[in-house]
Amino acid sequence: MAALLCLLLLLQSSAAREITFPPTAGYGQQPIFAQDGIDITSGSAFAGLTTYANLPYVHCLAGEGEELEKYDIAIIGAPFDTGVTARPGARFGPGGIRQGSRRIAAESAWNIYTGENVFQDWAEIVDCGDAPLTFLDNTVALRQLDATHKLVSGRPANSTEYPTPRIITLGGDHTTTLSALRSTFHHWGEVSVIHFDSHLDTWDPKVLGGGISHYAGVNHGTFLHIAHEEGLIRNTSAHAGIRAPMVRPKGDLRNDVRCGFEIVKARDIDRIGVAGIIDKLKNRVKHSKVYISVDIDVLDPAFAPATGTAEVGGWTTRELLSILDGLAGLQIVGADVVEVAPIYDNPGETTLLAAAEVVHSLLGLMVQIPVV
Ligand SMILES: *[C@@H]1O[C@H](CO)[C@@H](O)[C@H](O)[C@H]1NC(C)=O
Ligand SMILES: *[C@@H]1O[C@H](CO)[C@@H](O)[C@H](O)[C@H]1NC(C)=O
Ligand SMILES: [Mn+2]
Repeated sequence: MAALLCLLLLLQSSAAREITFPPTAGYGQQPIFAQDGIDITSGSAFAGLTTYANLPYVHCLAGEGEELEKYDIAIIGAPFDTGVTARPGARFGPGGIRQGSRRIAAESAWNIYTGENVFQDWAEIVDCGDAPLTFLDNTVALRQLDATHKLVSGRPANSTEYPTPRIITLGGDHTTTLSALRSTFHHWGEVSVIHFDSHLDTWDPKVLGGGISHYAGVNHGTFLHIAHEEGLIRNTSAHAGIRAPMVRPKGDLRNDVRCGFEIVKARDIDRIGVAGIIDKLKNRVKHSKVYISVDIDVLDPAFAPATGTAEVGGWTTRELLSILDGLAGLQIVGADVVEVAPIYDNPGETTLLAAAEVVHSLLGLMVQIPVV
């Protein structure tokens, strides 16, 4: 019996050595054998540089004529947090989310609920690192982010069937979503937005920002108003998880409808459940292409303390992941996870783990339905 067990263990360990190791950032896909025959890349999930889910790093901003690996879905960090109205720190969100994703690796990411592995499907998924943004001038930084999106989404995709690469942005404060929406508009026209957040973020720049300057008016609470004014989004958009106080009781709601949104409030989940929330969101956006923006403050601070404008009474991580996975079937042209400010996290990295898994769910939606 013991001998059999030993044999099994032996077989298992030799099988483990044949795994083609994940495209970790530091090492290539090929195992590297030392002189004594040991595969030095084996079990090296945390080796090399930290990319999202140990994906290969591609220098997506490479200039004309430079050799570039092709991709279908690109992860880009947007280290920008000077558009916030409360605690700063989300400029380190991209690094934080990558840190929270260290455990995720292509060869062992089979979803227990769906049986799928997004990293071993048709899509070439890469991490492009962070967009180079100045931290001294918001206007310039956002133009740099616009340009980054344009360049990264403008390259030919790896797939010949679905020629436009899609982007998942790691924020960054929520202002960064504006650049992403400008980019999806360029390729796909007006999109419906599913906006997971505790706050409305459709505030008129004259209301939030005090109207003191144009510069002040472009911030993480007004970007959806601006996106509406620029004609980037459809009037079939929806908020999910709203619970933060309003600035003007009637004015905020009127303005929100004018910007094209319907509100699903945080406590609606107690009445209609996860399935009810999914139905509402799907019915709202079903006839259009969809952009999903996840402000991590949609979660309760118990599950995501590391954010700038935390609001109590939010959803659990499990509820959010179930709702996201329930959106399967929609045509997702872009997505983001924003407002992750690692400095406020705890040693268990609760927020970072949650944000990393939200990105994983978003990848699942994108891989499931390719978009032409
Ligand atoms: C990328 O394109 C190449 C060439 O068409 C193809 O062999 C490869 O399978 C593609 N990558 C993925 C992940 O499908
Ligand atoms: C929504 O937009 C469509 C066209 O884009 C328009 O026909 C419709 O009247 C709008 N609905 C509302 C409620 O504004
Ligand atoms: Mn927000």
